[in-house]
Amino acid sequence: LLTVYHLNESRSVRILWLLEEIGAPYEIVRFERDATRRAPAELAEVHPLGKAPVIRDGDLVLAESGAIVEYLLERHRGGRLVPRPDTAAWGRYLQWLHFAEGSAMLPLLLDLFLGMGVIPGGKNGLLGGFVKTELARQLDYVEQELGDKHHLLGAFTAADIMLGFPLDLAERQGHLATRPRLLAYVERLRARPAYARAQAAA
Ligand SMILES: N[C@@H](CCC(=O)N[C@@H](CS)C(=O)NCC(=O)O)C(=O)O
Repeated sequence: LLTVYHLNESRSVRILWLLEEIGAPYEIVRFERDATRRAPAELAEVHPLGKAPVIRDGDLVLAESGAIVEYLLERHRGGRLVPRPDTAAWGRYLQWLHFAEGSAMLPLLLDLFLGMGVIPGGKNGLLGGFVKTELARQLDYVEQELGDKHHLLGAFTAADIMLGFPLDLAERQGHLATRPRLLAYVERLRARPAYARAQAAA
């Protein structure tokens, strides 16, 4: 049975969401963040990086959300939630799948840390200015590419699961208040039954 090593309030909810969407069986091993919001040391016994998500499939232990999503879709459900490789949508799908962790998370995390005072300088400092510009640029781009579509590529794909996490964070940090289309998109994702099941399981 596939094992998901899950950390509370973390990116690993994406993996639960994906597994709920495709109906693949799994078990959860839970870890709780400590008082400083870090993962407990026991998670590093599962995988040297000590971060979530991590999965175990037989002898294979794998980290990185995007890699785990691609692995699970190939291995367990032969390409569902993925556009066919002979379409232009597939290229855009890959872009969004990787944009979510490769680009979108950094300014959001910096914004969070600046707001919490974990990083000094405040939101109006030099770094704050960079974060503000980057966030606006990224959110403008996502909004423009989404257009009037219900999901990034029209039909729901795993790219929506990957981008759903940073957009959920952006919403909770107040960045979607002036972006009704992105807000409606996030609400659509949250309304999915598999999303609700994943949140309940998390
Ligand atoms: N790019 C990695 C990021 C993993 C990551 O930073 N996970 C966070 C959870 S949202 C974590 O484990 N943080 C706890 C810690 O670093 O102690 C991925 O997508 O899997």
